[in-house]
Amino acid sequence: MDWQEESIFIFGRWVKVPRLMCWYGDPDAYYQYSGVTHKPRLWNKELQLVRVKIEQQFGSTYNSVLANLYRNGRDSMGCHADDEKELGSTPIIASLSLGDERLFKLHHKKNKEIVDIILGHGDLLIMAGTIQNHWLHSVPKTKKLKTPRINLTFRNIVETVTT
Ligand SMILES: O=C(O)CCC(=O)C(=O)O
Repeated sequence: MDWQEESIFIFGRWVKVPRLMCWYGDPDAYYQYSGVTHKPRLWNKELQLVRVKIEQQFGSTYNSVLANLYRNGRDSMGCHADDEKELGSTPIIASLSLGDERLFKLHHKKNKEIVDIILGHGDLLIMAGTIQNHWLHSVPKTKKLKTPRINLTFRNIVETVTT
């Protein structure tokens, strides 16, 4: 995996994203995250194999995958929804966890309900329907000793947005 350190421009300064990331997919699957449009790296053999297995099992199709590497408990993912225009209005996202287990939190946008899910090695979480409209999700930092975790979110870019 070609892990990259990303930064975002927020409140007038560049801040490092607290994890490593990389974007793979079909040649035209451009995707905006961390404020930048990312050109996909082409699928490697292992990612292709996982993509095909998920597609066969769930009948959904994916043209890209966002990979996140949480090196330890200090690495995290802030509260957000995967609601970018490129994904369409009701995306089906398949999220595969590998490595150490981490807490995945769902936060309801309106009633503030919180749902905690522990994601362990090999767990596959499917986010579908209108979940991205009503809920945010995050992987918080933890003081517990954590070994690395990789998360692969298979996505389908339906609309190419360029800025
Ligand atoms: O690491 C996870 O389980 C969540 C990843 C995530 O929220 C994302 O890629 O948008």
